[in-house]
Parts: sequence; C-alpha cells; structure tokens
Amino acid sequence: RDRYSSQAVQDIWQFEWDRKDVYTCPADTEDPTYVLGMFPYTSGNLHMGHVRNYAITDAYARYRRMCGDEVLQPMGWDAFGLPAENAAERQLSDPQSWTDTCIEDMREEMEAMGFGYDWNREFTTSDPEYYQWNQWFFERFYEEGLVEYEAAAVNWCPNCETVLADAQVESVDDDEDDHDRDGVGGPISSQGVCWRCETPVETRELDQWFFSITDYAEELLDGLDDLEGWPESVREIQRNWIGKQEGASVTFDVPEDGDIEAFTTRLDTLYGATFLAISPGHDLARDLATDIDRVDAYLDGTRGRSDAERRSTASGVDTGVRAIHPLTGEELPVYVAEYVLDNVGTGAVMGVPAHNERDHAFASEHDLAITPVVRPSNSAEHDFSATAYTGEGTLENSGEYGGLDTERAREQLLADLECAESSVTYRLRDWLISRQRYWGTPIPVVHCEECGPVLVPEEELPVELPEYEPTAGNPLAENEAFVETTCPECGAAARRETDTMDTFVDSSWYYLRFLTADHGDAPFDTAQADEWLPVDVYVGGEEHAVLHLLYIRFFAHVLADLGLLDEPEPVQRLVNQGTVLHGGEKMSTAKGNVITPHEYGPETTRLFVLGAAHPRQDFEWTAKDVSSAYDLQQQLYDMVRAFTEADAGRSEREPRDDYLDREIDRTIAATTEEFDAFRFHRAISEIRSLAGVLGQYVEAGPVHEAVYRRGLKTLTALIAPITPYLAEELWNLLRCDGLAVEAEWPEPADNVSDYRIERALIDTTRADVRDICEVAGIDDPGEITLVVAPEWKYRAYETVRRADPEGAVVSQAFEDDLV
Ligand code: ANZ
Ligand code: ZN
Repeated sequence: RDRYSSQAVQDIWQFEWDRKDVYTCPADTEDPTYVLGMFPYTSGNLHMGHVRNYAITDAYARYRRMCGDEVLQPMGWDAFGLPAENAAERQLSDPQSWTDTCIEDMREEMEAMGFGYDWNREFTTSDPEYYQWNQWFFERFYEEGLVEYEAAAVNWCPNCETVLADAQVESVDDDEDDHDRDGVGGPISSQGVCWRCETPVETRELDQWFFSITDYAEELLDGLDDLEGWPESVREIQRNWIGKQEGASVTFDVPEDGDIEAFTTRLDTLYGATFLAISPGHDLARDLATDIDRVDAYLDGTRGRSDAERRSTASGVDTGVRAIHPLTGEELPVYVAEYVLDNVGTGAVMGVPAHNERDHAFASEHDLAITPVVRPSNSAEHDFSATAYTGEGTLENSGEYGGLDTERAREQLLADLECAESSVTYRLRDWLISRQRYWGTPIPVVHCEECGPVLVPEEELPVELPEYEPTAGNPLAENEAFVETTCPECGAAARRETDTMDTFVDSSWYYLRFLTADHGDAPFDTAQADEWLPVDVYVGGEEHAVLHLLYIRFFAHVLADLGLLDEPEPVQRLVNQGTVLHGGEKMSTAKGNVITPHEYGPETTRLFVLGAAHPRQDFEWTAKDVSSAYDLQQQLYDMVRAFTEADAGRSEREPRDDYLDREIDRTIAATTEEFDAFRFHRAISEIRSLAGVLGQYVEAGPVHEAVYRRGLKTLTALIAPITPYLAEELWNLLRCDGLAVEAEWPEPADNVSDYRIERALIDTTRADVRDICEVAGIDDPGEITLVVAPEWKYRAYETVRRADPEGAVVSQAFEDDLV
C-alpha cells in the first residue's frame, strides 16, 4: 500500500489554497478573529520553538475558520537588533542582505509547514516604510513628555559594544536565551552576563534616551486585574516587575543645605533613625562634592559598579552635614552611601539600623547607634547588635507612639506629622531605548550646540539608515556623512544622533501594522483598529512575560491617551507556550541537540508538537512519540484508501451502528471543547481513539456505508487544523465538496450530556471494559452500547471501582459528573 507523504502533496494543496485565497482576510471584513503568533527575529532558520508557537497559532486559526469565523492570521519579520548585526559580522556580510536571506528561507519553511498566513499583510521592521513610524511614535511621545534624555549608568556589554536594558542582563546560571524567565526581583541589574553573548556586563555612564514607562506604572498595574484572558502567572510577574511599594516620604531639615526627602516603607520606625544616607547621584551629594574633597573622591570610587554590587557594600562617607530628626530634634549625620540607589524612591534613606538589614550593616561598619523601636510581638529576645529585627511588632522608645502596633503607628504618624506624606514608589524603571548599534531605527534627533537636542521635522522622516560600513564601534557614529547635518531650528552645523532604538520598540506595535500594512500616511488606520482590536489570541514564549508583553501594553496605553486607539489593552487572550526539550535540555545550537522541523516532515512535526503536551508545558522530543505521530497519519490514510477501494457496505442498520454514531458525536463534542481550551494534545487523543474505534468497527464485519463514511469524514475535518495537507488528501479521496480547510466544523447530535461519563468508561483499560461487560451480562465486549447507556452509569461506576481499587482517573471523572 502507498505511504502517505505530505512533501509529495503539499505543492498541489498550496496551489489550491492560493487559487481560492483561503487565508486572505479582506479589508472590509467585520471584526475578524485576530489570531497572532509572536513574529520571529530573523536570526537564521525556523527552530522548533517557532514551529511549536506557530503550530498552536495556526491550529487555532484554522479551527476558528472552520467554525465560520473570518480569521486574520498574519506574519511578518522582526528584523532589527543584535542577532542580525552580529551574524552579519560573523559572516562578513551586511545586515540588510543577511536579513533578506533569512527572510526568504524562513518564509519558505513556514510555507512548507503549511501555516495559513495572509501574506498580503507581510512586512519587515527594518524597512523604512515600517521604521519611519517608530520615529513618528518617538516624536509623538516626545511631545507628550514621555521621552527623557539623561546621563545614566547603564549596563554595557563590552563584546557587543552596546548598552543593555536591565532585563537583557542574565544571571550567570540562567539557561541560554531564556532571558528573564521569571522576571521577579525587579529590573535592578546584577553582576550578570549579556543575554546574547554571555559576556560579563559592565557599568558605564552615558547620555541615553528613555521612554517614561514609569509614568504609566499605576495604569499598567491596574489594567492587569481585568486581563482575565491572560495566565495568572504572567500577570503576577508583571505585578512584581512594576513592584509597587506604598510608604511615606519624610522631609528632614538640613540647616544651611535645604532638606532631604527620604522614602520609607516603615514610617513606624522613625524614632529609630540614627543617620541619613543619600545616593552618590543625589543632587546634594554632587553639590557637596565640589566643596568637600573626600566626598568627591568617594563619588569617583563608586562609578561603574552595578546596583547589585552597590546593594551589598557598606561603604560610605560622612559628609559632615547634619540633618534634624523631626521628632527628637537630634542631629543625624548625613552619609553618601553606595547602597542607596539613585533611581529608587527619592535616592535617600533614613537609616534605621535596628530594623533594616542594610542599615544595620552600614551602622556596624561606621559605628553608628542602633536604637530598637519595635518589639517583636512574640516577645522573644532579639539581639540587636547582631542583626536587625525587620518584622512587625509593638512600638517602644517612640514617645507618645509607644505601645501602638506597627501598622497603627504608620497611620498615626502619617496623620500627625507635617514632614511626612504618603508616597508610592515603583521598582519599574524607565525604558532605556538607546542602542549604540547600526541595525536599528535611527533616533530622529539632531544635537545642536545652541538649541540642544531637536526633533527632526516630521516631513523629513524617515531618517534612513545609511549603507553599512563595518567598523570596530558603532558604524553610524563613524559615518561622517550621516552624522554631519544642520540644526532644524537655527540652521547651524549640528550632529545627528547616532543611537538607534531598542528592537522592542518595533515589536511594541507591529500587531497594529498588520491591520493595514500598506497604510501610507499613518502607522495604522484608526477606524480599522477600533473595529478589529484587541488581538483575540496572542501566542508566544513564556520568556516574554515582562519585556515585550509589558512594552506592548505600554504602547497601547499611550496610543489610547493620544486618541489613536479606543482600547488601552492590546491582547485579550494570551497563550504562553513552554519549551521543547531534547535530552532533557532546551534545544539550542549551542547544546548541539537541535532537531530541525524538516527532519520529519511538516505534518509529523505539527502533530507531534501539538500532541506532546499542553501548550504551556515543556516537553521532550522523543523518537518514539514522533513515529507514533507519523503512524497516525498513515493509519488515517490507509483507512480512507481502503474504504474508497472496497465494495459498498451495508445499508440496513445494526445496533453497533448506533454505537458508532454515538461515538462520533461524542468525539466531536469533546474535540471541540479541547480546541476551545487550546488542549490540542487532548484533541489529538480524541481523534486517535475515534480512529481506533473505527478500526474495530471495520474488523467486526461489513460496515454500514453511510455511518462509516461519516466517521471518516468527521476524522478528516477534526484533524484538518493540525495536518491540513493530509486532510485535503482524505477529503479528496472521500469525494467531499470544496476544500477540507474550508469545511464546516462538524456538529454533534443534541444529546451530548453523558459523553464525558461515557468517555471515562471507554478510557478505562481493556480489562475494565471486560469487567463491566461481565457484570452487565454482555458477551461481546465490542458491544459497549449497553454499558454506556445513561441508566447504567452508576452501576458501571461501581464496577470500575471494583476493577480498579485505586479508582484513580476513572472515579475522579465520574464523581465530577455524578455530583
Ligand atoms: C527606613 C526603613 C526602616 C526601611 C525599616 C525599611 C525598614 P524594601 O527594603 O524592599 O522593603 N530605600 C528607600 N529608598 C532607597 C534607595 N534609593 N536605595 C536603597 N534603599 C532604599 O524597600 C523599602 C525600603 O528601601 C525603604 O524603607 C528604605 O528603607 C529603602 F525598618 O526606610 B526603609
Ligand atoms: Zn540649533
């Protein structure tokens, strides 16, 4: 008998799909179901992670299309960024041609995989037609006061010669390119390594461009509560990343030098403050450095250290300045200390060594007083000279506030004190978008000696990338023709900004470009966006929980405030997919355990990656499971071939035809439920088990022509979203009308309520079924019609319990339904 091979038939079916424009979503469609997979970096070939991502997306899109929805499933290319530039350097080619080659290859691979994209909407982010809108957004954000240009200590990768966002710095033990898997702990960099090349990251001070995402901290936090279609884990990671802290800011009077505002979460410990500490970047520290040499020297010594290093040192310098304690009137020494971070809170802390570990370490180092003011509630003795007590308790040594519990004391002090105001800080930092690299969107700014930074006028956009010239540093900065320009405001000679934008800017709004990909006078058509958004389903790797998925929300919130979008939340339902493992490790070129999608043929791969596990879970690539995915296709193909070649069957009904009809209905109902919930692995087991039942049915004697045919047709339709070429072949063999991928999703008969229970029975082992039949007095185990009849269900349950004393899966499923 013939072997089925998708490679042999894919060209024919692709031609048919094209001819009938199956995947085109016309512009006048009313609110299509927008199904989107995170578009790929053009960094080489499709890898198994892409294939899994897009197989999930495509199966769902195809399922919705068969259900009768208009579907928008586009694809494009995230082409800017380090991967392209580094690869271009390695291969002694320029990023543009290298990117073009990647795109050609990847598009071909996607087509071979049978993904049904609307290619009319394709675009590449490195094309000026796309990135001009990044520049346009930059200018709108600038006008809204959402862009800052600041000298800042930044993470610097000496190998890539670029600044890295905090989240692009990995801790050393992280998996390769699993950057920021958890994201918990906030965007404070650690002594990490570059997420791309694993070189240890250094710190440098540079003038940088930032998007003020912190202005949206509260909104982004609030919005999470309503994102019910997002996994709770992702929402929690975003909450931690935003890191809202409620507390108070306390103003300490500093005679002669004004005052110092300190942020604290523990106002209740105010009586225990024995010193103040300000960060090296604090305005007062910079002022004092001009007068006091030892402060100046100290500041010099702290440059170039990461936040994490700073957090764990007790170094500091007494400025000699004294601040007044607002309650006791005592004079408190003011230190400059590294452990106080520049951009957290107000950059100043009140030091309470008795109740804060870092303050304790600092006080021990500098011989400062440790004054306990909170007694632990469990009244256990605490050795304050050894450690701080950081828990809650009862106030002591705190004047009229003594005896209050800590929470009450915070409220009371806040109400009473003039110098204390309630205050909120966030761990979230502004989004550093500057990159000192060539392959990105040029930041549309000109630096003029007279006028400072000036926006490039809108009519002069895009500022296009000049041709690539390899250099040691940033090719843009070395390119005099690019750099030398005139000031748009005063006409004097000026220098063009040579930083390019973080590639995450490109991906923050690309889903909007797909709506109207050739729109000429705006980034997207606002009316279309209001109709078609939000994205109904967005599928992508779980490692994007913070960076991309926070930026995409930030952009939409800003665009909504600019009046360009109705809805501030871009994505209704988010599906995060887990990792494909091989030999227990993530597949990666570095580990040499990569399996390319084409080693096994497109549909075997699709069936396997969807069948192996729930999308959320990691799974292992095993040869055994792959071959069982192959066998399923062959089994279906053989069944249909045999049917079309055999003599006509019966036309009068037998009881086992009723059973089969019922089994077909049950499979439809269950598979539909599984597709709705993205449980393709369970949908595939349903399909597999119906194929098994059909096999037994054939073996038991002559088939009822119409009933059996319905079984085969149903199988074909149910598997069409997963193996579309195979489905077309079977559909064609069965002489059904039209294309399988455009067929109507099958409907079950009405009375499907008992299906789950019946499923539970059928899922029991063969021995269990025999037991049930024995108890029920049925001779032929093939005739399980009687067993699954509703009136039997309770009795059957009892039987299964006896057959399997553990009762595990079966009784569980029963109990759910019987209650
Ligand atoms: C006084 C105090 C007393 C604090 C106490 C805590 C406990 P965590 O520690 O994560 O809860 N803080 C404020 N600004 C800072 C900065 N720029 N750099 C470093 N530390 C800073 O964060 C809140 C605490 O971090 C704040 O509350 C402050 O120390 C410190 F028994 O103030 B606390
Ligand atoms: Zn000027």
